[in-house]
Amino acid sequence: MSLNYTFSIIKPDAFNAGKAGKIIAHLEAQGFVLKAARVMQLSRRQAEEFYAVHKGRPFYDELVAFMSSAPCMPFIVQKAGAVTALRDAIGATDPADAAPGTVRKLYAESKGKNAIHASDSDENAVRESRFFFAEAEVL
Ligand code: FUP
Repeated sequence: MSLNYTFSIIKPDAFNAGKAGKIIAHLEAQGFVLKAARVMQLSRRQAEEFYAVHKGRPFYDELVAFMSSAPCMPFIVQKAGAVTALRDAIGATDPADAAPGTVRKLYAESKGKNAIHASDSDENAVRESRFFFAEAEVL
């Protein structure tokens, strides 16, 4: 059975632009239930570790610099089939390719500054939730 929660981050571009409330409301309207949230600025080291899977890729340095540049909002939402449901709701990495009505189509600026992160597997949802929240906070 698939996990009933997933992990997400409202990235610095969207958080700085005051879009966090709109994005959360958009997800709640689709049946996602907010279970945990915080506002924080990632250290460079935290951003490097969080995105370690992309180390060595051409966009890695820019991604780490962007994600640690300003406050962001890590959060956990609950819904049946949460990981797939949230990936569908956020849309393609590049907002130019994202489907109408998705968070990235509505709120993202560019492929690099794309408003929101969402875990791409149940395994990563567990790992990423634990990266930012204590075990007792994860449902
Ligand atoms: P996604 O799962 O849609 O967030 O995308 P990826 O895991 O492939 O990439 C993680 C982040 O790296 C993206 F959200 C934005 C950044 N990225 C780029 O800036 N350029 C690229 O070509 C690919 C990813």
